[in-house]
Amino acid sequence: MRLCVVSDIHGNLHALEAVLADARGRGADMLVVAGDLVHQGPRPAETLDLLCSLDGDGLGAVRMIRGNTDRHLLEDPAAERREAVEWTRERLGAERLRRLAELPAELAIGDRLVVHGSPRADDHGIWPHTPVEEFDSPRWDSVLVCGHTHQAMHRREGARHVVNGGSVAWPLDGDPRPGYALLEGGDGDLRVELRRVDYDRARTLAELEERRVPGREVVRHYIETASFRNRMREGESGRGEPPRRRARERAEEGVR
Ligand SMILES: [Mn+2]
Repeated sequence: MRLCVVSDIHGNLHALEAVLADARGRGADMLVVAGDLVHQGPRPAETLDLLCSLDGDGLGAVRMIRGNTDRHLLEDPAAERREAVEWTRERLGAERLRRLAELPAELAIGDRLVVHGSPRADDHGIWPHTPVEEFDSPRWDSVLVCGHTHQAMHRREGARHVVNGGSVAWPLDGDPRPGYALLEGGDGDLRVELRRVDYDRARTLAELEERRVPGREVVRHYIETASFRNRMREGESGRGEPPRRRARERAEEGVR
């Protein structure tokens, strides 16, 4: 079985279209969407409609889970999130919100466990240096597929694997091109391809402004730089793996 894994799309329709165009024809049996589908981007409704229309459309069956920001749309929002959550909810409308509410928090696909953050929580990210003890789970036998950090990663833990395709909307690993993963084989012979594709970022940036998306200043920074704001202040290049302490700070800053 060949899985195509995308996550952290955040309502960036044009980035999603570019990734899907690249993925088509690569023989995927299943498209796995590992959460954070619509929030914090200019086209939440169109993004969800596109994802929901893909089943049987050249990428195999479609299986989706929800991420922490999808969950935020379904909960009473914290004060600092209220404006953005209400903006996205209005654009989605009741029927699409019902669809989001039906998504599971995790999926098992054969020996692959799909989560958004880690098996522990949807907002607990697995970074390159996160100790395995902090995210291990009896539900993870072989391959753990995750998102949330917006950093593409294929990490091995003994015979087991952790795969993060990166983010479709705004990678935060220094390369602004949308990322996704192709997984094939398994049990000792897992082949992972982490792909990057480009798209017209100016279109999404213009839509953020035109639609006056709440929080767009931060999203613009992420799309333009593929790095966290505090990394810019520190004068780092934006590439490479952050030390653990900083990774935590960045997670707290809000990989969403
Ligand atoms: Mn995200």
